[in-house]
Amino acid sequence: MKIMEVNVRKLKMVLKHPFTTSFGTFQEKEFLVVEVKDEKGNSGWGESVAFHSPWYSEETVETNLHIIRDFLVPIVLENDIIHPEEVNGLFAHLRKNNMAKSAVEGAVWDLYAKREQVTLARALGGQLEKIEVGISIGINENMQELIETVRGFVEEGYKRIKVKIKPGFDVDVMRELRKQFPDVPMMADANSAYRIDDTELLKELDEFGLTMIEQPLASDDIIDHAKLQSQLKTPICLDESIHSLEDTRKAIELGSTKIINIKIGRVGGLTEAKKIHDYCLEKNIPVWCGGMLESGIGRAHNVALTTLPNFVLPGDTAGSSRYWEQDIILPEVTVEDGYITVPEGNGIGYEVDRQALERYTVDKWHFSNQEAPVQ
Ligand code: OSB
Ligand code: MG
Repeated sequence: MKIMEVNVRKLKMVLKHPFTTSFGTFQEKEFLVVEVKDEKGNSGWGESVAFHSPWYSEETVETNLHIIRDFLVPIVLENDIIHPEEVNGLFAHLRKNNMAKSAVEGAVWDLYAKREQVTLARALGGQLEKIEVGISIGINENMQELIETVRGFVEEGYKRIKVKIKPGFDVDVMRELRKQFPDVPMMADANSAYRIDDTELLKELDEFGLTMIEQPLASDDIIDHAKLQSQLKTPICLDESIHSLEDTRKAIELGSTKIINIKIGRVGGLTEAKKIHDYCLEKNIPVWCGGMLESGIGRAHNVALTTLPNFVLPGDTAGSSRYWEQDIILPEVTVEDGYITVPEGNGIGYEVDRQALERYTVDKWHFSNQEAPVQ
């Protein structure tokens, strides 16, 4: 397939409710959307999950724009890509910058699936027709409000509740929530807020029967996580530490993790995400799909990936209305009884709402085959 045109947009959308993690509070989301077009006028869509600030990872909206514009766009315009699995290889000489790579690779996957007239889920090899969803709840120091928030989501049918924790907002919070919701599958996500010296404190979480604790220690660590796991009953799930299949293999071999949170952007795209999935299936390590407060485009990619068979734990991909007054896809992603029904349309299966897209766009860049700068 020959990619004739690439459009990159910067969007700004306001979150319905602020979302607080151990590293900061999100009120709005600035992010990039990538559209690739073929000679027939088909469009494929991808989303960069990099945030405005380098809190979660080193990547930001601006670093992604630089990498996409100056390195990745010329590559996809100059190469005839037969299958999206080739894109990974075409980008391999460029180090890291996984979220930038993933935004472009994801758009090529969507375009490919549309040309083949299959769903993205099917193009990836996924089978599930509906996927189980959980919800991630930000830090709220008002315990009564937090309990009511959790209650609301439990009543809506979400299959598992994830709560953000940080030093000073951890053991007592989980104890209270467990008391209020004795039977709800529950987990905690620390976003790297602890150190190995906190082992005794983290061991106190063992009494609450959490399905896992996500990324308790440093974002670049797999050594101390292995030490911690040997002391904990609760399974550790790595998020920030996993950027590739190689990271996954090493973390599993070391015993640093018993569950993997796969985020498409963090691992550099759908091809690598699928490789990690396949490897974990072989090693009997359950996986689930994490979230990055995505718009409908990134959300649709998450839904498609989650149809693979080893996504046996509920993901963080909640419905559009949890985040946005109006999403940029039609229909929006909806959750019923804790399930998202996988759409049947070709590619990502949702239409991009161009009016909404335009409304949220703060800047845009156009590249076409003729104008592709020489690398
Ligand atoms: O660690 O999974 C995370 C949001 C922003 C950055 C990191 C994380 C999160 C979430 C929310 O937990 C996931 C979502 O609802 O999209
Ligand atoms: Mg996380």
